[in-house]
Amino acid sequence: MDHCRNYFSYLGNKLAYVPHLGYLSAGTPSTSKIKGYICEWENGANTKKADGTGVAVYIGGNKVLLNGKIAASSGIDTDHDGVSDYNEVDVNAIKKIGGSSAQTITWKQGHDYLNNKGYISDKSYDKIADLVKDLAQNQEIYPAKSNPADVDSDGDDIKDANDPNPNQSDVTVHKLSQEDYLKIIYNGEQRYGCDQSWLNDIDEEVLKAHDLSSTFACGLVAAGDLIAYLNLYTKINMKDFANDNGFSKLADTTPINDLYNCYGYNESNDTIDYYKYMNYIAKLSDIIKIYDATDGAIAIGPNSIKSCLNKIFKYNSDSKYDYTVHWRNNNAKDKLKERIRKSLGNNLPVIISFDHPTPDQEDLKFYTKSGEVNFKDDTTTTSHYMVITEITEYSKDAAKVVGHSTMIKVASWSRDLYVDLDEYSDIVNSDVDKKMFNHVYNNFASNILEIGRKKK
Ligand SMILES: [Ca+2]
Ligand SMILES: [Ca+2]
Ligand SMILES: [Ca+2]
Repeated sequence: MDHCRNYFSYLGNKLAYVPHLGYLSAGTPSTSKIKGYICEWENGANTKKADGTGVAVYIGGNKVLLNGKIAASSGIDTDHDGVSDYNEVDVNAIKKIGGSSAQTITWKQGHDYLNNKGYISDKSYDKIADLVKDLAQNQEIYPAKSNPADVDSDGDDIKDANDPNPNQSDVTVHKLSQEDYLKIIYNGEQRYGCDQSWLNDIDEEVLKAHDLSSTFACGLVAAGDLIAYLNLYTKINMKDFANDNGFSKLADTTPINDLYNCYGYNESNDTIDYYKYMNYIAKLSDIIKIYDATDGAIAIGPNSIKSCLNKIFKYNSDSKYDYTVHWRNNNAKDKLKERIRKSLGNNLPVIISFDHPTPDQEDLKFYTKSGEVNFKDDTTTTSHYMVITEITEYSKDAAKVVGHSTMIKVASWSRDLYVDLDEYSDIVNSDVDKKMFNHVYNNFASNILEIGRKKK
């Protein structure tokens, strides 16, 4: 049956093209990214459920149960995705192949049609023709626009009922390998990275010794999280960095094996203890200087973060890669997207900052994502550092449904939040008075820290 499945899928893929005949009339599609679905009644078995209802069909070669025969009048919606089974079937394709009044077509009709139109090579035609002869030439098939047994046929998080292209993913995602980013345990709860306000929990003497306040610490915690991520999940050895820069005082073990001994990483369940972690963050502030300027705190931080990372990478001589760190000075939308995609694809988190120099500019909005692609307004910021862990780009069609075309997932205040990258870019590039200072400032204060990686 295995090689049969391939032919079912093959024919299904071709049939999935039929509604797009205008587009295809120039020639045979050589490659297809579209995963076609085809429903075929199982030989000699019409009802399958214990109560006598339901029908067994093959969909793309996999056997599934539908709640009843496919028919316009039945209204059956097997997968409860809001689209009836009949409406998931490509009725137009059936009518094109079988004639305007056709209710169904057979395998033979389907593959003869494709052969006549030149959609199947002669060689494939012979193979399929043999196979179909052996099976049931007159068996009914239903080319489908989407899978009547799956609420989200192409798995792009947009349900078939709302999906403009239910058979073709409308979403491109680049993300870190660790879905949960940094699993920091705070009051028994797993969080998404670190929250600067947790600095208020550590010993006051420690805060004083490091001249720290949680108010302006977002850059520090973003960098601290980024460093911990690199340490744990890209296997960058930070043992010598930790020993030479006084982190070993925080470690439980002597000799210290790596930086993670200093911030309470528990290898057995891949979690981090927040209290130890905040002491590591405080210690890190000796290297990453933050200034408690009343405005524009962001403007001073980037180079400090950059030089700290460069210091770490200098120690990392045993790695297979050379790393370089850049605080970018061009925040044009396309440049940002390209760099974020590339970094996340290399499993390297990206720090992004936001600041607006003039009060007239809008605040940056954060969103939360729920269930199906549904972004809800959450909080806002006037000035902030965060870490990008994922970028999702929606096709033009899907953007109309989702309401956004490029969303970045960011770790901020120990939460996973979303920022619309177009909104970000529009705000930071909308200099109200077009003064050169604002332009230069915006490019510097609202930008990304990009880590470049090259094989040695
Ligand atoms: Ca359905
Ligand atoms: Ca469906
Ligand atoms: Ca979908």
